[in-house]
Amino acid sequence: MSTEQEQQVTDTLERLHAADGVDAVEAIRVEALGKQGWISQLMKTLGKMSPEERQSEAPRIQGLRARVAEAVEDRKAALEAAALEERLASERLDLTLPAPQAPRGTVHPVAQVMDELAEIFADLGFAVATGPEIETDWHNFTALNMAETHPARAAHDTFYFPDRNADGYQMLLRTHTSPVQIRSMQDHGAPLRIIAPGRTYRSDSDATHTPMFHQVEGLVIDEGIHLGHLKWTLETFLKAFFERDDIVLRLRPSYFPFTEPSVEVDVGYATEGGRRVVGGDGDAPGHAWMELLGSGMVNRRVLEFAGVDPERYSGFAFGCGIDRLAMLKYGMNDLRAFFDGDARWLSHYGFGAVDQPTLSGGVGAPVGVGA
Ligand code: 2NL
Repeated sequence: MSTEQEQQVTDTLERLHAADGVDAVEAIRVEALGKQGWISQLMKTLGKMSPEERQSEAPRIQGLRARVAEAVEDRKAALEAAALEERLASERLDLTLPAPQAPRGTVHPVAQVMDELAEIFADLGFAVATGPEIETDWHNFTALNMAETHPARAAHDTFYFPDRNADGYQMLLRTHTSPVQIRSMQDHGAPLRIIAPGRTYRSDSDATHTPMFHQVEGLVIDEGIHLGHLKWTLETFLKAFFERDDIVLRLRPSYFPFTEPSVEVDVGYATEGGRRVVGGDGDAPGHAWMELLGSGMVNRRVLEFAGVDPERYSGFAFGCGIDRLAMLKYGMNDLRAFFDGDARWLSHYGFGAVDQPTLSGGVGAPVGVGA
C-alpha cells in the first residue's frame, strides 16, 4: 500500500517536473490535492482508522501531501521565473532611442521684429524703455502738445475708461508709445537715447487696422541734435533691419503737433512677383515710394512739458508701426492674421522656439556677412 503511494508521489513529482506551463501544474495539483484528489481521499481514510493506526499513518500521509504541495509551489515559481526571464530578455528598453518630440512654440513675428529693433538700436546706443498701456490723457495727449480739440482725442478714436484717476486725469489705452518717452524724459532728463516698442490701441478695425497694434518710437535728446542726425539714424536703422545696403529714403515735410519741423519718411521699393521688396530709388523704373514712418525735431513745447530745457537741448523723434515692418520684411499680407491666434499661420510664418534675431552682423557690418 505505501509503496504504491510512494510510486504515485514519484509519478506526480516527475509529471510536475515535466509540466511546461502554470496551467499544467494546476491540473496536476487538482488531481492530487484538490477536493477529489487522491491525497485528499487518503486523508479521509484516516478518520476510519483505529487510534493506533492513525498515529503512525497520519504523519506519513501528511508527509506525502507536504512533498507534493511543495513540489507544486516550486514548479509554479520556477515557471513564473522563467517566463519573467524570457520577457526581460525579449522586451529590451532602448534608452538610446530618441524621445518623441515635445510640441514647441514659435516666436511670433511681432516679437521677432521687436527683438531685432532692440538689437539694432542697442548697437546705436539706445536703451529700450517701457511704460503703462493704461495712461492719463496728460501723458498721451497734453504733454505731446495735442490741443483739447485735437480730433485724435475724440471718444470714437480712443478707448477711454469711465472713471478718472485720483488726480482727476481722464484714463485711456495709450494710442501711441509717446507717453513712455514723456515719462523717460521726466524720470531721466537729458541726454537721452531710447526706443519705446509696445502695444498701442485705437478704436479702428478693418482690413488694414486692428484695434490693438504695435508701435515703436525712438527719441534722442542732446545738445546740438539736428535733422541730419535723424536722417542718418533712420537710414542706418533701415539698412540693418532690411539687411540691404541700397535703402533710399525720401523725406517730405509734414505736420505733427509734437514735432517741428515734421518729416514723413518714404522708402523706395520694387514689386517682385506681387510682393513689395524694399530697396532702390523709388524714382527708378519699376520702383515706387512707400510711406514708412513719421518723424521730426521734438517740439520745444513737448520738451517743456517733460521738464527738459529747450534752450540747451534739442532732439528728434520718430514713430513707426511694428506690424507694418514685420509685414514688409517677412512678406505677410494680412494684418488681421497677426492677432487671430491661428497656429497654422504661426507655423507658416513663425520662427523657431529659440530663434535669434536674423540680423547678419549688427549695424555697420557689410550686408551678407555673419550668421
Ligand atoms: C507715426 C508718427 C511719430 C513721434 C511719433 C514723438 C514722441 C515724443 C516727442 C515727439 Cl515724446 N515725437 N514721437 C514723432 C513723430 C512721429 O509717429 O506716423 N507713427 C505711426
